Amino acid sequence: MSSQCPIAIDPMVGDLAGETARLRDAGPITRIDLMGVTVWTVTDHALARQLTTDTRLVKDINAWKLFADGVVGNQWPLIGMVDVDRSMFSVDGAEHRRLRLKTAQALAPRRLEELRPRIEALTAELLDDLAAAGADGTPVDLKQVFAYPLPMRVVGDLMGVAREDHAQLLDWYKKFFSVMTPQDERLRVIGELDVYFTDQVRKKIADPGDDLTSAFVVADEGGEALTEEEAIGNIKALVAAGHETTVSLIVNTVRALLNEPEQLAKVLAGEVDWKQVIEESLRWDGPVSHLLMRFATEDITVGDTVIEKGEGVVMSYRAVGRDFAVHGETADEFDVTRSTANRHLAFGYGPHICPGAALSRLEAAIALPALFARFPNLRLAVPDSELGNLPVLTQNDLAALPITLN
Ligand code: STR
Repeated sequence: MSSQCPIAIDPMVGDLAGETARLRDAGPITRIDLMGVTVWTVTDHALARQLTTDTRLVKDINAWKLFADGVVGNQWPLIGMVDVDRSMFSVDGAEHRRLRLKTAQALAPRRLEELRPRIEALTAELLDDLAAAGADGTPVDLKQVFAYPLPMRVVGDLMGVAREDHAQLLDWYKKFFSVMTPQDERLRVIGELDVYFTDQVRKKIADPGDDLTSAFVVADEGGEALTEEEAIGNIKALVAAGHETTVSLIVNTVRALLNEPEQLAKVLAGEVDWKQVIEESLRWDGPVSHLLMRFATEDITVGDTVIEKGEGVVMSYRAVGRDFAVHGETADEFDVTRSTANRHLAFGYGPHICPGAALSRLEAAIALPALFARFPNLRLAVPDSELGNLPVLTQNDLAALPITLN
């Protein structure tokens, strides 16, 4: 298997379902071509758990031979996903624990309960916008009007990023993630984000507030202050991750339920918990198709495959969610009553497991029931076959979700 020619991942994401199945069916670990660059990807649940806890794989891009040799650089469209500042996303071991500590504390489930009223208020505000946009049965894009602004407002509050900057940030991230953005423009956007977040951190150093960015730059019972560079790396990682992924979680869950009216009816009748629905959505159609990347610091043998020192390893978490060995032969079906629903790795696994998992679950658990309570007659405004993904290779990002409200 592993000696076969690498499976080219379609940057236009023309057939995500087909591609996910092909990857899974190619075996637990397989070579893929990411826009001209060959790496390994893991599509098997057990192997993903094993390799995300294997300390021989690291996040530091300098361990990547293709990068160190200059084969991969600023001209590669995905460079911004891997060549990032020093932060909890790019460091391992004891330093990683230090860089992650304050975030883990701020995002602990108990602390998050304090955010609940705020998330409920933001949701209510956006439901009003949705009602206004979709009055008289006009089709409206649920993503654009409702799901897209919400996570940015939540993570913005958490990090202390002012509402007047959100439109600009959303626009930068749209360009950052799309493979259609010309590379010189993407590099310019990365530079803009750098200037913006550097300024943000400096402002908090000068005048700390009640937000996580400020917590990074002051010493407290949670530990020493991070350096300016580390704080910038962390805020960049958290705003990007907090925004982009949670939009998809909300959109993909609504889409799945609107396509399965019998399952939706059970949920609305209280026979199935929203928490269970959210887990099944994460498993079946999670926000992250491919998580870039880890690098081997020595040869790692996996069955009859050797990941050579210096090679890159991707985790294809969407395919992992469809693992037959874990979810049985119905793995490709959306089923809110599935007993294995929460056995997914949509938030990763091991030391780098998503620190925002509980926050994103909370956002979805507030937004989804509120949406269906307000608009019980929600329907897709177009056949599902007309929906398609944005040209974003790593993320499972629907372009739009046109709906009618009543
Ligand atoms: C975006 C660009 C940046 O400045 C820093 C980061 C680090 C965290 C990354 C983020 C990136 C892209 C989206 C990621 C996020 C961590 C979780 C999120 C990969 C590269 C996911 O989509 C899982």
